[in-house]
Amino acid sequence: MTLVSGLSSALGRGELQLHFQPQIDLPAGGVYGAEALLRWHSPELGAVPPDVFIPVAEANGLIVPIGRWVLEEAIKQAKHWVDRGCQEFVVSVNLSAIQLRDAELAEQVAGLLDRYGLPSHNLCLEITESTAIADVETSYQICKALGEMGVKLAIDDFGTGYSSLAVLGRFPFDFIKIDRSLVRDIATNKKDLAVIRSVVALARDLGLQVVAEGVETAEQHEMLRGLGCHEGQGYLYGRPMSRDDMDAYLQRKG
Ligand code: G
Ligand code: G
Ligand code: MN
Ligand code: NA
Repeated sequence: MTLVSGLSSALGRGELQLHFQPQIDLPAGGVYGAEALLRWHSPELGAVPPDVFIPVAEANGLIVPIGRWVLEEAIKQAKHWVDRGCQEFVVSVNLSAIQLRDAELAEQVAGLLDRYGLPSHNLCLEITESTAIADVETSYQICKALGEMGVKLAIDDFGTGYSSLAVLGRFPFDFIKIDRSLVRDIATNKKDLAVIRSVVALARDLGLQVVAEGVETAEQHEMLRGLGCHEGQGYLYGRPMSRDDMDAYLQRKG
């Protein structure tokens, strides 16, 4: 079986699953929300990582039905957590460049929020700059419409070389997600620390919140909190987990 043939039947065969990784409110200490991360377990190919199958899905158009499924599942699940008492819980969904070329995306999101009764502020969409610049004008219009609906927007993987200051100022982002490559060595690398400090200052001037990714140690946590990062995500708080495990996590920590 090839990746493409496997992937084209994966949705119908129920082989795709969303996992959720908790995001922590750094000043307050509680759970702020969770990022939805797609998982594919193929009976023939085993567990295929998203870095491998998402580019394939993007190349052959399968990302359109898959992306729609991800949005629906994430919204359904967010509604479940909101109803269970996490009223401000925010579920974040990664968007592909292909989805941001479809002028109907904002309507599709509005339709799903309406169908499941999820307030728009409980959903965040994550966009990388490489995603946004595929077609700047269309992506900008879609992001503007989503922002006006009250959906939150994050620029993902900030600091990886794909993200630029021009896009930050222009798009209606609410969050900057600092890439884990910048977080990894902050305890020993003064330059990385200086970059993060500047990103926090920039974010403050632009009225954005900063999410630090890849937080693995208590030392990184303390430093990032001290620097004024608003949210943290990483193995220190929890790995991506099934929705049942996330339920249990929220019972313990929510
Ligand atoms: O979960 P993991 O760290 O393996 O994810 C690897 C990459 O796959 C990340 O860059 C993440 O943004 C991307 N990814 C995970 N789930 C989705 C999804 O539902 N849609 C898109 N477009 N990308 C995803
Ligand atoms: O969308 P994005 O590229 O930010 O995807 C997040 C990816 O980072 C996921 O693949 C997730 O499994 C991974 N990840 C999340 N937390 C950590 C961490 O603390 N350390 C490492 N190495 N990877 C992480
Ligand atoms: Mn992401
Ligand atoms: Na990232």
